[in-house]
Amino acid sequence: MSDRQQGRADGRKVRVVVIGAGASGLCMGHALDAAGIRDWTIYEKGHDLGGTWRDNCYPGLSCDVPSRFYTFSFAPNPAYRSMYASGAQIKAYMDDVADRFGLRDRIRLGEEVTSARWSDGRWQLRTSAGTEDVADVLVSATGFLHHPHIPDLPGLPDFEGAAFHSARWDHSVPLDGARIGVVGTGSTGVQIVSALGPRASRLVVFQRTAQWVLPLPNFRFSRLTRWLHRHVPALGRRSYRLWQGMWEHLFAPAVVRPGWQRSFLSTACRLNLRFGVRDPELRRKVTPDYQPLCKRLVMSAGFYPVLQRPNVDVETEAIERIEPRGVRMRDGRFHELDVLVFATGFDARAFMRPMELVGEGGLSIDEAWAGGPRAYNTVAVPGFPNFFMLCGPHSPIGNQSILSVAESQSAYIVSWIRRLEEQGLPAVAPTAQATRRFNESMREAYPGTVWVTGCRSWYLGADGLPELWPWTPERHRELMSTVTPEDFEVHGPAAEEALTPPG
Ligand code: NA7
Repeated sequence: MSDRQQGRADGRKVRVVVIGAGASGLCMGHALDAAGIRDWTIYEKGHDLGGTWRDNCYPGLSCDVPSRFYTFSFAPNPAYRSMYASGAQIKAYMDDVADRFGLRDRIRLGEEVTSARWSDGRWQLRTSAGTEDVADVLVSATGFLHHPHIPDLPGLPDFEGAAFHSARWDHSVPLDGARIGVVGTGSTGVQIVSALGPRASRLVVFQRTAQWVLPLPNFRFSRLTRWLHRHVPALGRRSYRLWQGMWEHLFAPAVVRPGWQRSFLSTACRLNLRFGVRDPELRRKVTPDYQPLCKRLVMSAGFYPVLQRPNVDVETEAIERIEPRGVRMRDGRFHELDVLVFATGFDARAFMRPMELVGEGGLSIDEAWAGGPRAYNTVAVPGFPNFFMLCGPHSPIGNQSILSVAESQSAYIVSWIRRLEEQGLPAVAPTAQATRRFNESMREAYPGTVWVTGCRSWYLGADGLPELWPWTPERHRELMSTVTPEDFEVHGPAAEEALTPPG
């Protein structure tokens, strides 16, 4: 028996494996260390950490959550240079967090977990590098927007120019003076268009659905502000709370229930459209036929001005096919292009897949989620003992900081690990009943949300219902602050022992 296995059998130590070294994986590593749980490893399929902020490096990339709030609460970032940080600044922050908290030596880069099977009361893991490992607790921190979606357009392989997805940017392709097409007008497409409009000789924006846009100007922090943040750490913590309060009291209530916040943001979007786009014909083209906030709100002060440049066209006809030299529209018109960018989003339901994840009794995650991803309280799945997720199904994502979400979920997972250690429990998984109850309560809350007011978005599942948290982020933090043992059942040798209620 190995030392690790010995440690578990003695009930002294729990070994944790985390999958993914993006923001939430780093957060989990920090939470484990802070709790004195030292036996953990993060496996990361990429050759660098940072997740989304490693994969995305397109021109114009920034985060539309205020930078003072887009940090972990335990690690303010005085290095941010602007109100909405660029992707490069956030990637640098992720690197800094890994260094500052000594996380790097337990991150195994370039090793994708290909298989995780619950067997003999532990998770048996295999990686793409052939490593075999075991874990008492498995944490998925694999993100939710990381499998690029490229539409299956006829003729695409024959395109003679450069074509790539926004999250797989080809930096060898010249952009200045090029004829560029951008497919998609979500948050990504809008940022790319705003950045490339002034650089391209011609830019065609292929818009399938118009978007509401909130004009948020991005200003740089002065040298004095940055100096103060560097030398007065309390300022970083204060700013975090301030922006968190502002964001959570404005954007979060606006999407989950009718009220002044929804009216205020809707009016701001409508006024931006009315006065931001002067040409009535262009305005007609970019006017959505659904309520503001129904899709994830796009924030940009630069989009409308760029759309009105003489070298920029908004194309609303459907794409018929891709031809070697450009894009043919359904009405027969043709756009000759050198570069075609797909800002067409991600498979938001992939989560841990394509990893083979098999829980108790040979139940695969694909079988468990045949009807769509369903989680218990956003963090666990029935039939998958000692398995937890960060930013998994139903988490409060959208226009919020997922760093904050990962933080409260990490704390919750640590609470369970402590219980496993202290009570000598072999393994726990949520009951099907508690999971059903949680999912039913979400379904009851959906009618009040703006997501069901008539639009298509990645927030909606195959059944047309939203799949994300329909309440405020505070309520999620509250939920994550306590463990409810009654909702869990014990798996493994000590299954007959009842879980003790919280003391
Ligand atoms: P989104 O928000 O999913 O946007 C994808 C865009 O691509 C959206 O405008 C789609 O139009 C469009 N799209 C998707 N498929 C097609 C096809 N087949 N033809 C034409 N247009 C298409 O992805 P983003 O990358 O912008 O943002 C993802 C998240 O990253 C964002 O929410 C933030 O959290 C950060 P549609 O509106 O579906 O008609």
